Amino acid sequence: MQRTLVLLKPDALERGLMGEIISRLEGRGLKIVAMKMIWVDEALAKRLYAAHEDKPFFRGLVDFITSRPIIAAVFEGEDVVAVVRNAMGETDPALAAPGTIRGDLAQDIERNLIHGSDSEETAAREIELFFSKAENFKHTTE
Ligand code: D4T
Repeated sequence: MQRTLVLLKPDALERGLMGEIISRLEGRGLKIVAMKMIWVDEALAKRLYAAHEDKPFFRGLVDFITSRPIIAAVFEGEDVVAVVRNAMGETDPALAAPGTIRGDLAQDIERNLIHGSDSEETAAREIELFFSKAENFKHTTE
């Protein structure tokens, strides 16, 4: 069983879409093993987006993710990294397929509602950034 980190970005809170996005992921049969609402600070944002440090959109990305609270969650399921990435759709909502979260709901490439880890290795690193060992617990139905 695989785990992945999901972030519901500030636009999800602002637009009242957190419940809908969580429902869509739960509807795919994915289990929530950890979840909290937090206000990401500058240091955490920079660690999360370290891979994009040299990109022109880095500053905007950090400013956006620190602009309002977010929900951080760990989802578990078979091939959950790929399942979440497919459910999210392409990074740019203009290119995201209908039926995906971004294709149906997101506004632009920065305000694209949701983050999901892009590999199992990234997921392990990102889960550690947001959750302690005690918070990232074993799912109760196991
Ligand atoms: P995340 O990381 O949020 O799950 O999104 P993706 O995995 O789909 O996309 P990414 O890593 O390529 O980009 C990270 C983050 O940067 C924003 N972004 C991206 C942006 O504001 N402008 C851009 O031109 C690109 C490529 C959106 C997601």
